[in-house]
Amino acid sequence: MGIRIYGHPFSSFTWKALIAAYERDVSFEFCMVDSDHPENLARMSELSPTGQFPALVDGDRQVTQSNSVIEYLDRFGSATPMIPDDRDAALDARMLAYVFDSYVSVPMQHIVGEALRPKGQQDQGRVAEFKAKLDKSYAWLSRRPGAGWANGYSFSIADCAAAPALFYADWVHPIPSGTLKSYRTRLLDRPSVARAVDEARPYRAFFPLGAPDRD
Ligand SMILES: N[C@@H](CCC(=O)N[C@@H](CS)C(=O)NCC(=O)O)C(=O)O
Repeated sequence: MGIRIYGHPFSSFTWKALIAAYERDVSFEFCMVDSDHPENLARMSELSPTGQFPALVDGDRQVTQSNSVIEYLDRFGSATPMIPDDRDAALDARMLAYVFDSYVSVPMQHIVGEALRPKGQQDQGRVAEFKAKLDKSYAWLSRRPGAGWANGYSFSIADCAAAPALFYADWVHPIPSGTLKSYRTRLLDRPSVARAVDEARPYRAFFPLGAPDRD
């Protein structure tokens, strides 16, 4: 039966799993979670406590949470693992993945979430708070990536998390030019990331704040 990845091509957390699978050339069947595929929606609600994607199924093994899906994919393929073998590099990679998830993707999701509410119910104060969080994250992260990848070693789980986080965060609250913005550009040039971006293009109309043409 092989590996199945449940998710949606426009979903930032799904991108993380897809980028890892593309990096390591792991074959899988993509199971689209949307209203056109009610069977996948139903399966997704069993696979994760909140029904949030991505999730991976491989025989009896069920994995929820994007970082755990990435870690599972490291068992297959022969390319550099997304969790580095070196303990210090692994710690940095996991730590930065959590930073990109919690302090970039999550505020970005909240800003998009506000825009999805009916006009009279949108809370601009909350939007300002989440933008202020992004500013702090941008400042902190700007002091980290140099010429290489996020953890300073090889392309890793940190970069899988950074790519969608910075891609969409820049849409909701532009990243100032500098090292972080250059890192975003470098990520978008990576073939695994470019593939995820391209696969998501047909869904850009779903973006409630208007998708910019530049990416
Ligand atoms: N901590 C989770 C976050 C997953 C998440 O936020 N998924 C979003 C898509 S990017 C989702 O499922 N949204 C649909 C929903 O909340 O119903 C992970 O790392 O997998």
